[in-house]
Amino acid sequence: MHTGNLTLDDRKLAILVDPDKVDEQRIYQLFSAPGIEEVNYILVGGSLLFNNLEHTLELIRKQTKLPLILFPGSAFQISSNADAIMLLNLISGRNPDFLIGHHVIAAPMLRKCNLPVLSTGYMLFDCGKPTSVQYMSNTSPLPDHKPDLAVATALAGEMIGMRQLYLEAGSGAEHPVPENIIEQVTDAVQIPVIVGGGVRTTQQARTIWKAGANMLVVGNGIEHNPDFIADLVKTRDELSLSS
Ligand code: 1GP
Repeated sequence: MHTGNLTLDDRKLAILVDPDKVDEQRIYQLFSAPGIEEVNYILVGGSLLFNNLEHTLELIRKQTKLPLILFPGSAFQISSNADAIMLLNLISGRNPDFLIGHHVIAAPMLRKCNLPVLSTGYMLFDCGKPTSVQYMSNTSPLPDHKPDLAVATALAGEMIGMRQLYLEAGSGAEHPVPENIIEQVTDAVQIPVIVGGGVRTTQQARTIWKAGANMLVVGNGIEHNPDFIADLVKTRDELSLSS
């Protein structure tokens, strides 16, 4: 089973399932959609947790053999029924809770679960409107027109020891992280870069992968339109063939 370890040569696609936005019927629809089995990873998590995480994981497991990676909004979103967890360090912010506090709470549970941990430098950008992450983390996002700040933050994350970076526009963002930021960050670092937030078209996906992203994450875009999955898979595969 793949545990989400990316390499610099990867061009992967992940879909994000927020347990609070899906019910059993929606999960069934999503995992019956054309192209779903060609997605690389399923990320599971969200800012809050009104619904039961374990139940959502069980429902997804019934539908697919794809690797399930936890994408936790807090230390409450841990389960040994996943295949790995992204341990997110919100390096764009200055809130110690999201740099070490939640991690201290989570660490003993993670050790007990024996869940593979993917330490991830999480960089939130201001892409048009305030997002849940910004509100919940009480941090300022990076401006989306200052690539030098993004590059410095990414380099610092790499030097601190993050194994991958996640450039995040925020779920439902008005627009994705800009191309020039992705290009400059991926040029500057030697660790894989994940990009997500605000992707609603294949053109946006193509731009993000071409700019150097090693994995694209799409949530809202497929929740509203499961047929978008097949379009994204086709776009990823066309780019891989042409390079
Ligand atoms: C959010 O990057 C993910 O953390 C996905 O965002 O829901 O806007 O696709 P969207």
